[in-house]
Amino acid sequence: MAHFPTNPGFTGAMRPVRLQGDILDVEIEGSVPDTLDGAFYRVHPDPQFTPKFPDDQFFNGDGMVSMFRFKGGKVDFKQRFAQTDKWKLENAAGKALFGAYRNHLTDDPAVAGKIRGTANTNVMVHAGQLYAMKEDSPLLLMDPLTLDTFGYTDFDGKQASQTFCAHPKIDPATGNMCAFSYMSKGPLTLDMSYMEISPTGDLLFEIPFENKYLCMMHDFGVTEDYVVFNVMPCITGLDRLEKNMPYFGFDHAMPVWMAVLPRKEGATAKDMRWFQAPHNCFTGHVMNAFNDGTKVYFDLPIAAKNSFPFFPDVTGAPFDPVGGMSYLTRWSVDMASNGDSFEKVEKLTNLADEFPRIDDRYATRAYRHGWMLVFDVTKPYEGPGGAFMAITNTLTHIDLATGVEKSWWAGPQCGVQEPCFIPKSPNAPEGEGWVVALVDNHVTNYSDLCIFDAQAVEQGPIGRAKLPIRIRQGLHGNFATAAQMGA
Ligand code: V55
Ligand code: FE
Repeated sequence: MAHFPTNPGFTGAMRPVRLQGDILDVEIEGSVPDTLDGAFYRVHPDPQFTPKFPDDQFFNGDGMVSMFRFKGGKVDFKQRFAQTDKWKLENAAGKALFGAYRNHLTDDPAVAGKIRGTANTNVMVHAGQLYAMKEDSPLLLMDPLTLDTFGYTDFDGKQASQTFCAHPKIDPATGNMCAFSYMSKGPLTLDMSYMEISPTGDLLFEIPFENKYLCMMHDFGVTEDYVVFNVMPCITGLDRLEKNMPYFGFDHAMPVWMAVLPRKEGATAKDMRWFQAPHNCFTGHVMNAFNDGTKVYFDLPIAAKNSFPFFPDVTGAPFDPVGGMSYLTRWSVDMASNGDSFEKVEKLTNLADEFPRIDDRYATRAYRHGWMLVFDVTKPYEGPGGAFMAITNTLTHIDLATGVEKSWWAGPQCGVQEPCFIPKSPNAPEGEGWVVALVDNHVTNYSDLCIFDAQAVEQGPIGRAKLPIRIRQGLHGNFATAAQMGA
């Protein structure tokens, strides 16, 4: 009998959905560009079974992958669980066997030593396969057309590290996927690595190094010549696991680092430069990074305090929703400098934001256009009480050349999920194209995949693919062209 917890993590807008299925020719309001031929893939955590613990973390749900296939002005929808080893073992048992988020000490002994990954954080087509990712485990391969799961890979034994990040970048110059690993030698190890994977899926090289302290290494930056890491104080350790505490805790006393590694095969840990941020802070998702000679620029939302209420402060300090709001910020360092200081910290917006995205053809380079979700706390919210997290109710386009921001508020009943930019054509100028984003109505319980003119988001969606179900709050996703999908 499935009795889900009754707390805000499992009720209201966060009620598990768990529905796998297909909808051909989804109902459209407005229009969908008929030149669009490809698919938008995205993923959310959705528990296959009731969790072992009622305070289970949102981040612990099983990966549910959704695919929106665009062709000829129509949209087909497909949704499947990523069939991780965890999913299969629990499916066979008919119940949860794995315990708390990243705490193997809480697992059923029957699954001791099994890969705990949920593949719930990001999905991206590369080398003809759908890569489904969770940062605590290896890369899971899926079929981009059917969403069937192939299984975990270690790149024919070439990957030395045991985990694969959820935020790889594609270098538009080489087509290589740039990725990293942390806790590479198993849970709670300081070991990390940087890897590049060729357009045909071969692991080209892997550079091992060690982190400064055990913490959440969620995203990173890649430039033409450097790889950039943000070491931030969502800390963890065996003591926390033994005490059944949330896996991460925020430690306001720890230093924050921007670590820069030369991006070339043969670079080693000795080549890494560690620059210390002027203040402790919470670093969020990376918009982009680029370098001009030895000057390295790293754009990411930064909050003065902890942004994750479910990973509380180590001091027991109550969550501060204002201090936890993040703002897109540019960090710069100079690799030609001596010492470990930043050159500059520059706040790029006054809008509280997260989930930044770019025109990915400009990843690793100087760029102009960004899109992000904004928490507009001046707007009313009519959703069910106890919204799990602050509501990302607004989609914003930021022009970094002019500073102009244009925003669309989704209305009092809705939240917006992470946007994804789709170029109008392979050679279209930067930022010319569309942005897609799921808009979830927390009152009617329906989700629409909305399509915007990327540079006129303030005009609202030009089209909505209207699903007859709600898609649970998710994390990340990416577009693939029909050719990339193998369609
Ligand atoms: C994050 C998300 C995760 C995770 C670790 O957003 C960090 C940050 C969805 O899972 O496991
Ligand atoms: Fe993320």
